[in-house]
Amino acid sequence: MNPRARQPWRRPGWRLGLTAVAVVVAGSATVATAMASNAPSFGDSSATVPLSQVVPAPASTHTNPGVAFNLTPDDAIYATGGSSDAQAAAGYLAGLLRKPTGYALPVDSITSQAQPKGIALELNSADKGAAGSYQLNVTRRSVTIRAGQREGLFEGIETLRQLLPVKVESPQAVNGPWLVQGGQISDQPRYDYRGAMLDVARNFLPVSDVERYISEIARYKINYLHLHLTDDQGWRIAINNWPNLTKVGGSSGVGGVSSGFYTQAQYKDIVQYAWARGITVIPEIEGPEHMNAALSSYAQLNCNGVAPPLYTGFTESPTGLLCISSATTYKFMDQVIGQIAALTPGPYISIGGDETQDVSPADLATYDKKIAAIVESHGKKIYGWQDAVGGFDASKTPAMTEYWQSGVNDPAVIAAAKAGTKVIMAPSTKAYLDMKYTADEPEYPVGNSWAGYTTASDAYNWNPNTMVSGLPASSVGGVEAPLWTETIFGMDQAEQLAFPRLLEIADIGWAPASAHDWNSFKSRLAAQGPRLREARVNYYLAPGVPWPMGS
Ligand code: TNX
Repeated sequence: MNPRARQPWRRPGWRLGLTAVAVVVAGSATVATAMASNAPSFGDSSATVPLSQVVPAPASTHTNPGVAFNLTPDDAIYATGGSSDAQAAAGYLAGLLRKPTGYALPVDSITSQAQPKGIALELNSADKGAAGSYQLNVTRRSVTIRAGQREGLFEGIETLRQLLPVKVESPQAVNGPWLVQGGQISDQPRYDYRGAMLDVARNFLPVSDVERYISEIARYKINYLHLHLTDDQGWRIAINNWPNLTKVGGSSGVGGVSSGFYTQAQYKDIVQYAWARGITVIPEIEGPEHMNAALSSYAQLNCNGVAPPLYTGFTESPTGLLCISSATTYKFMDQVIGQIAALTPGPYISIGGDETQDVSPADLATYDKKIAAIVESHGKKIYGWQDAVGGFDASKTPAMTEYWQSGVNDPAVIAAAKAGTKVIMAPSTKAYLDMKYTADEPEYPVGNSWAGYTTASDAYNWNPNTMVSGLPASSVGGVEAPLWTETIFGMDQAEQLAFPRLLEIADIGWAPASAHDWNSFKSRLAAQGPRLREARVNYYLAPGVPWPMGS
């Protein structure tokens, strides 16, 4: 379809440059007294967190009143023997708990004998269900997390983490008790895909910041990190044989302020860090537009053979279009995508493809056809922004596309969905974490507003299945929360925009549709305040959320 027909949603001025049921237990987890149901849990280390107070909301919970598990210095973490996935999950859990508790928490294998006291992670392929599903069972002696697939163990761990006291987020050892409410949780995701997108191209974020963001999103059962690695303002990944991409293209950023790139070894570390938290990284290499950084690096990628200057503007570069008719472009893209594929254990590579308004439909189809063949030849599946689907022929549509143009019932996306493409919902008016919360300044100076202001309740109040009329609900593969960084310098600003709205998108992606209710959600969200504070996440105390003491 003609991309020019989609102009109405374009960003204005884009080219202008511009409560708990508390249970008190004695040290050995023997229940002594039940406290008043509205007792504040903050600072009260003898209160347990209700099983339903988790974000995202679990599919089902059953509380055993009067029962609690108490983690003690003699406990260990047991994992299914012979399973590297279960052992890795146990290692992750031990890493989370050793610091705040100060306990040794050795990791051991589950034996056939009666299970000793502690936490058990059981991976059992006989357990059917979606990748993230898990069962959590809390008795006086043990916490057992059981899952059929690796991802489920990680999701169960994040639930357990939220059921422990707030001080589990402490960066140093603090005193217990470490109580968990007794009962069972049986949980599964509403959607297989729950993503966060991080733009490291506009403003570079070093490895430590990306890893920090990964550890923050993991808490809320986000299972994909989509990394926007290239754009007009910066190229952030080293590609062998094309050193100028990082030497030149990596030397700029919006406003000329930030610069930097990842070596391939550093990038592998990021992918591994994410995998060790149950998250799959999807790298994005933009094209055919948003390519100014690459075009400045290599003159031969430009149709006129002249490299444009580096672009440090805030909006889309007027000189950022790859030369679609040149064989060099595809030789380049083949090498880039080949190297990226080799660094990517996950199934998807994003080819970007947004804002192709300067490309004719015929050129777009040429580019998309060649790009599809390249991605396929490197054994990966295509992910791309919704603007990209129009150029592909029906039999070669991307495996997944990301819908962002709120209010546009894009016929190309609907056709692609009917041909088997999964649609990931990231409507800019709801899920774009870079939109400001309110118009109030200077209270909140960073962020965009071209898609409007997005309060905490706005980010929560929508349904992925009904965003696009005419789109079969079965084609909705999940949700994603993009964080574009034209206005964001550093993690403080990134976190203030991302949190708490990322929790809301995560809840929409995971919690059963029947649990979707702002009033109950906002108290679950509020209970995360002290946790985020304790974890030193610079979140925004969004009005309208009953943040408790300690938030
Ligand atoms: C639109 S949404 C863009 C990005 C910008 C973002 C800013 C989309 C696929 N493209 O290039 O960074 O708006 O909010």
